[in-house]
Amino acid sequence: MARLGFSSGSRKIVVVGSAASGKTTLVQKYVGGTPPSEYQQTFGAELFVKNTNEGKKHSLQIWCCGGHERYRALLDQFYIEANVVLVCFDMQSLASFQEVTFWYNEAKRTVPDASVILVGTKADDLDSSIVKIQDAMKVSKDWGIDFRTVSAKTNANVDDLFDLVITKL
Ligand SMILES: Nc1nc2c(ncn2[C@@H]2O[C@H](COP(=O)(O)OP(=O)(O)OP(=O)(O)O)[C@@H](O)[C@H]2O)c(=O)[nH]1
Ligand SMILES: [Mg+2]
Repeated sequence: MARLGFSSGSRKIVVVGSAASGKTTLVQKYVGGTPPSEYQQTFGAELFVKNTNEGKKHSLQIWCCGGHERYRALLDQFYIEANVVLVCFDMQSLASFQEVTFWYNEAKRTVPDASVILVGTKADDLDSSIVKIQDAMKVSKDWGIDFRTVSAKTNANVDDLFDLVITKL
């Protein structure tokens, strides 16, 4: 049966995390768009669509949510019927890593059955990351979820991350 508001075969992915952690840039890279040269915050949330033939044919509806505090009260509606939630943080920002607990709890509260993946963004050069990869691995292990690092700048692991997403659908 088709899910409410989605055509048969379409799947919903929600991308959350701190402001300026690189969510929109990551999604734009994946869908084949050109990220803006300067930071432009997402107002509320923005929808991206990607058709894929990986495994089964899917139309991925990727909702990229604005991370600024002022949008948080609005975001509940965007989680509805999500299949996968990407909880993102910036590997160059301890503050964004500290916020992942908030975003993970929001995902569990709003869509308890969705798969959650912890995503460390801006992993352009892992050796110089401020957030230690072991610390992120520990958090993901405690929560029993997958963890991946990506760089939209170097394109490292971007497609691999979404290949993992597709395995969860
Ligand atoms: N070095 C580096 N910078 C990145 C990377 N991805 C994004 N950025 C930069 O980080 C800034 C924020 O990127 P956005 O993708 O707009 O961040 P966001 O998480 O969507 O921000 P909000 O919409 O406000 O929540 C921009 O200046 C990007 O160019 C990356 O992989 N490496
Ligand atoms: Mg954004």
